Amino acid sequence: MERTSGGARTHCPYCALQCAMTLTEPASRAPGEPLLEVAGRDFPTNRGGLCKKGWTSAVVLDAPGRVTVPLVKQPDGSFAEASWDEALDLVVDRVRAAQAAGGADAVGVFGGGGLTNEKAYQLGKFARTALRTSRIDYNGRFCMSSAAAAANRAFGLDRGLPFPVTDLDAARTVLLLGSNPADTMPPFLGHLEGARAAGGLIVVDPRRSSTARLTADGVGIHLAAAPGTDLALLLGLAHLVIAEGLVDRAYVDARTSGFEALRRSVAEWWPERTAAVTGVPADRLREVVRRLAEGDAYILTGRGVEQHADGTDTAQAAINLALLLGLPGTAGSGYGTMTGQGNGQGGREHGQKADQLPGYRSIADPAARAHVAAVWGVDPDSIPGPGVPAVQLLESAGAPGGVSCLFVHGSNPVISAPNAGAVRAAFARLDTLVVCDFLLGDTAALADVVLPIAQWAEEDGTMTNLEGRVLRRRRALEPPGQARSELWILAELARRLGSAAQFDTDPETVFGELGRASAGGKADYSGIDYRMLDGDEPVHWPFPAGGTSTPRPFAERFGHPDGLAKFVPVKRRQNPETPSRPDELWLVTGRLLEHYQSGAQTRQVPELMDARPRLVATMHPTTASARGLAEGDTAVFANHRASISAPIALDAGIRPDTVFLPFHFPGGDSANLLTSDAVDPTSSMPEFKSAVVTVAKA
Ligand SMILES: Nc1nc2c(c(=O)[nH]1)N[C@H]1C(S)=C(S)[C@@H](COP(=O)(O)OP(=O)(O)OC[C@H]3O[C@@H](n4cnc5c(=O)[nH]c(N)nc54)[C@H](O)[C@@H]3O)O[C@H]1N2
Ligand SMILES: Nc1nc2c(c(=O)[nH]1)N[C@H]1C(S)=C(S)[C@@H](COP(=O)(O)OP(=O)(O)OC[C@H]3O[C@@H](n4cnc5c(=O)[nH]c(N)nc54)[C@H](O)[C@@H]3O)O[C@H]1N2
Ligand code: SF4
Ligand SMILES: [Mo]
Repeated sequence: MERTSGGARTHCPYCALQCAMTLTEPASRAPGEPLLEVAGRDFPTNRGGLCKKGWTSAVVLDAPGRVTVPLVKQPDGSFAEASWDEALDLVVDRVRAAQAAGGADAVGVFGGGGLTNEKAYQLGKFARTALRTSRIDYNGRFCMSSAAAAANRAFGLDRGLPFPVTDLDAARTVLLLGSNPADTMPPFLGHLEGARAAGGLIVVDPRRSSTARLTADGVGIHLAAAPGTDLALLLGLAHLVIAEGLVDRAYVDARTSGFEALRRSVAEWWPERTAAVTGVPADRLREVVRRLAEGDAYILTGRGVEQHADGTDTAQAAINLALLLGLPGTAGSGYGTMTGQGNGQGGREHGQKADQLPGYRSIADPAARAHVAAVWGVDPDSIPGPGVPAVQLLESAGAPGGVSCLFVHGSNPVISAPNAGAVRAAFARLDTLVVCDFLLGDTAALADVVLPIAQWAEEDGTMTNLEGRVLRRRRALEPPGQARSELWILAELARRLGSAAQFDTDPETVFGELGRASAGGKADYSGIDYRMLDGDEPVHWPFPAGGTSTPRPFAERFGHPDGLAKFVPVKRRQNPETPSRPDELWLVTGRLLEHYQSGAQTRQVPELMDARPRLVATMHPTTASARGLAEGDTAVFANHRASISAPIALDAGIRPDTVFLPFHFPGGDSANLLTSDAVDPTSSMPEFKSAVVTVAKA
């Protein structure tokens, strides 16, 4: 592999904390050692620290699963190497055939929240102008869509954390709902240390997660509410804030609308009722409310409360609680959601979502269409309307009226999508699956054409982290073999498809175009350029041309035209799936420190695999013994979708009515064979966090 000179100041390829690192070429390298040395770099989010995944990230650069040549599936199911011309021409032929038979929408695109801003932008533009399809959505639908929908309703703007993470350092109380940063963003714990030391770390999680363990010995509070009862919990907390006279009246009068309707909507959630539904004692609820009302408090949500069929309303209830207490937009306090993927924030702003155009604009808005069409140099009427959200898009694969040809850029849905067995079956029905990836992962293995790309350390671009900070990803190495940049692939395909729009391949040029397309939109990047990002000053969007960085967008006003935040009353609903027989348990899924998402990348790293080689289920000792199970025994987890087996680990910190499975493992170890594809009616986010299973000894 050819290498350029070392010392690139870049950021980790994985999560939204976007820890800063420096990549250097080792002076000498023993066989088997990574191509680059990784060093943590001082930066506000990570202060020089990295987690295990970050430290080992360079191992993936030349991992055995790397693809470096275009691959085309043969009739016998094997892959043959192809030239770029052969592979791209084949893709174009397949697109034309699919659209000739089924119309423009017969071709779909599934994107990812790990793509740089430039690639996410180009992918959305590619779908609308080169493919002319409305059928584009992405894995952020699985991740951020409920929190985003709630924030848009309340604040008129969706920026995950509307403040820099360093603001949390001075917090005295932090209420973390369904978020486990001790495993999912370890360096972030540094920002919670002040609250923890003050006894104000409050964690809501049905299991004693690594984060909940930080509250041991009475230095904080762990509420092990029953899975899927967070909405009731939050309604109950809001009731108590009002009942105990803890509402910040001055704030509510000056900065919000809709208080009266909210007050009525929580009237019936008196503490004893809330306790009965959630399993959290009423005196604990009172203690939480008192702490939150003492000031210097933050409320943060994670996937544990959002990945439910009522996830939007649950996030909304968390915002309502925060508004009652006067937290959002107040110095020293706040509300936010913990964005997950590396570019989970930017990925939801630049147009890979079914209903969106760049700048977080609505694709149904005629003015937005006209603005973006002018930047793209196309007729506004040629831009398709809204498509369908992720679960529906994946389910439509190979179905009548659905997509017969699908592009996947930056996701591994046969492992990470809900009810993954059905997704795999749907993909088998596709005429053509095109996967653009740097690894031959689980989804790529099913592809008809695999297009090999550069990975993180081999490309330039920008990412937007969990605090809305725009960062530079920098290239430290040439891509291996024939791997090409994704921008080049999109440009080549667009040209061959006769796209009316022009596609640049240089990230900086694309960033300039993205800025123009976003100008005047909610996520306005038009004032940002690469030179600025190379400096030391933090850059947070919105940043309009001629304007400045916005670290705290709600400091003076919220995003609605009247500048006020809206209380949006919400109601508790029954979960689509709830244990109803004594032998049924809640299945909760989530993450391990060592693995990232579908595991496509981290399963390539021997050190991480040695630590977590396969699926292990966690359950309470009583639950296990009632089924004749002991530590290490293999149990069978079953529901009407699938049945999988896994060894068990006993943990007295998990609720006895709940079992936990990580979703990082492939094949028969895939937790998503059991999860439900029921979705939230507002955000279309699937219900990853509550399915029903029975458990028996194998
Ligand atoms: N190591 C690692 N880090 C990651 C990732 C990864 O895959 N691995 N992925 C990144 C991404 S994309 C994301 S989105 C973030 C996710 O980060 P988190 O939201 O922290 O991760 P999860 O483990 O999915 O869920 C958090 C917690 O929710 C709890 N939970 C489950 N059901 C419920 C419920 O009904 N109510 C409540 N209150 N809690 C519940 C789980 O027990 C779990 O401890 O992590 C990012 N960082
Ligand atoms: N049961 C259960 N399932 C879940 C969740 C859960 O909590 N429980 N969480 C959900 C959440 S929050 C998320 S975010 C999803 C994530 O799950 P996925 O969408 O599957 O995400 P990854 O595993 O990160 O897959 C990324 C793939 O894209 C490739 N890739 C990385 N960077 C790039 C790039 O720049 N370009 C291209 N073309 N490819 C790239 C990687 O090699 C890998 O193959 O999983 C969801 N699934
Ligand atoms: S916390 Fe996230 S960004 Fe930081 S090193 Fe770990 S995976 Fe990378
Ligand atoms: Mo995510």
